Amino acid sequence: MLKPRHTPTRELVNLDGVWRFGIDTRLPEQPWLEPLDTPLEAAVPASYNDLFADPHVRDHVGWVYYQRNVRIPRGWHDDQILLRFDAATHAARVYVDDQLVGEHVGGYTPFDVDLTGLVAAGGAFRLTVAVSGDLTNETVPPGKIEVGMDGRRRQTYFHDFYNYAGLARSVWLYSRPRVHVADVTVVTGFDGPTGWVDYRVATSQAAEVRVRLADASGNLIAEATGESGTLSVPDVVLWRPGAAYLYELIVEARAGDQVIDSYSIPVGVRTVEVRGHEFLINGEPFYFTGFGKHEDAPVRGKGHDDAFMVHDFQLMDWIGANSFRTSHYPYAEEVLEFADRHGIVVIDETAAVGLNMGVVGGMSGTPPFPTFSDQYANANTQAAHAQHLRELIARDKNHPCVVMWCIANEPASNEDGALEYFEPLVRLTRELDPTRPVTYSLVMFATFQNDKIIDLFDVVSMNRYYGWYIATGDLDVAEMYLQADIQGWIARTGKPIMMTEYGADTQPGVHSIWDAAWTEEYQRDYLAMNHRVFDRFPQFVGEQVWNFADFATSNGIHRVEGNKKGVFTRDRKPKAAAHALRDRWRGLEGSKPGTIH
Ligand code: BDP
Repeated sequence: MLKPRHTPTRELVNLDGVWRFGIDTRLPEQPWLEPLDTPLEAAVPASYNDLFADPHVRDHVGWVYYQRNVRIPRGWHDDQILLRFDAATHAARVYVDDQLVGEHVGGYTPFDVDLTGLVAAGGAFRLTVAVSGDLTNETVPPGKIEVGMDGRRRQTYFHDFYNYAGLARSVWLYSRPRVHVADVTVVTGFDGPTGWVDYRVATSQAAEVRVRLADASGNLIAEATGESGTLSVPDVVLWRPGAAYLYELIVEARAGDQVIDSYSIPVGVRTVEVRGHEFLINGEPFYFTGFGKHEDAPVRGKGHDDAFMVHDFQLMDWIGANSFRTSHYPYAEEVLEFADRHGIVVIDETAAVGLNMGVVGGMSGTPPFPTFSDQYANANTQAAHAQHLRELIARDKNHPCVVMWCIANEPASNEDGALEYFEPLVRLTRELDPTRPVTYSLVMFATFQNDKIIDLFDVVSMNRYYGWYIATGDLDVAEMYLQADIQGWIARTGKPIMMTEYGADTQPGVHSIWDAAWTEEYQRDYLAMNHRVFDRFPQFVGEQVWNFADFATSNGIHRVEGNKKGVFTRDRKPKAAAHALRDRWRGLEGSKPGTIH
């Protein structure tokens, strides 16, 4: 799915700003369409929950309404006119004046609403967007809505981050020619000094296609005509972790000499491959350092913010991280574009988090009822998961920074039904993108002895908390557990193994000379213990600490103002562990392949 861009043939109007806002308790069949009569206004992009000082807004279950007036540029007479929502979390209904014009389900992938024929260039309309943050067992991620004794609906869910909702990413009005470039797919590679870019272009109607490849200075490197083909790149400069290089692919739909539509994408030439127990980028072993992150900040919740983005990447650079995982949902596209430009490696994760009833059973891992059953992850959940994968891969397939798909976080891969649930989804992922490895992150109680699905995947991504949830404060025993666990996976799979989560909650400013949970020293020592173990295994291909920064969670007795496993606080101040990690990661160069600092 092509991101809306200004091009010689397309125009773009950004609709971000402060919109009229209200919560409504009417049925969705009776949408609230008249000019919203409410004192509230909400910032877009931002999750709405933390904007207001009203608990009924913050924890509202059901639809909320965003509204603004939109004027269409006069010059768009001959063009198609579309709205693009970069994300509406988790479901949206879009109205032009009183008419329903589009709907979408899925809170972290973009969608278009085609307004061509419904609105006119030079005209204006009232845009109302109803957004629902509701989660059920048939959404991705899943959740549950219960009615309390007071008659109010309450949302619960099985993932450990606050269920922020609303218009958390940009909204655009854009034009494109009626005959247009509808999609572009690139696959890249190289043979010695010569790179190649395989391209495939889809147009909305039959049109001649011309593509040109320019280097970073704008020099023409190669060109071709036709809907698909291969461009050769002499003396290729590869896209490398820590040393990004981007070409530009300019795609045109033409009629003879006339350019009908023009659309460009950045292209990084690089390869990704799993061979034996190695993870290879450009044929060279790569070792991941970095974090599982969250899109999370005070006040704006999951609202995308360029300033936080730039700062987070600066901190990742400061600490020596070469990668991160988009835990636990696809991030704003701006984040991937930034990673493309700065050579940061991304594991791109779906929003399928919480497919695990064992988590409800606590550390025993005993599910109250089977995860993969009509009651919970059923055929409709699986269909929603498949649709989410289609939308994610359609959006992110051309980003060189994305080196692997992570199709679920901590599913109940130890339970009956897991294989039947995941086998078609892995097949679909590989059909949609045959070029990238596929993984899922493994929950503690899915062990090398009972996991049922690892054979479908390329990389073993472990989430492990020895020394925190298990053997709390006992790093000696924790080290033994971890050692045995990794050893077991090596013996079972022969695949590359990495840690996608390990971490300890830490309250900044709390100190001890003992191995005391929650202290800054304990987080540091816990991480050091993990690293000692990782370094014993040549099969180990990476370490991503949980989490980059503290983040908001639902209310509960296990969390104090959110999850505190951040190496940085929620406002991005370093805890003691940040300095220790910096020493390790910046010192790894030479001892671990692909580390960049
Ligand atoms: C893992 C989850 C992650 C949690 C983390 C934790 O994947 O979302 O935040 O544990 O408990 O199970 O901190």
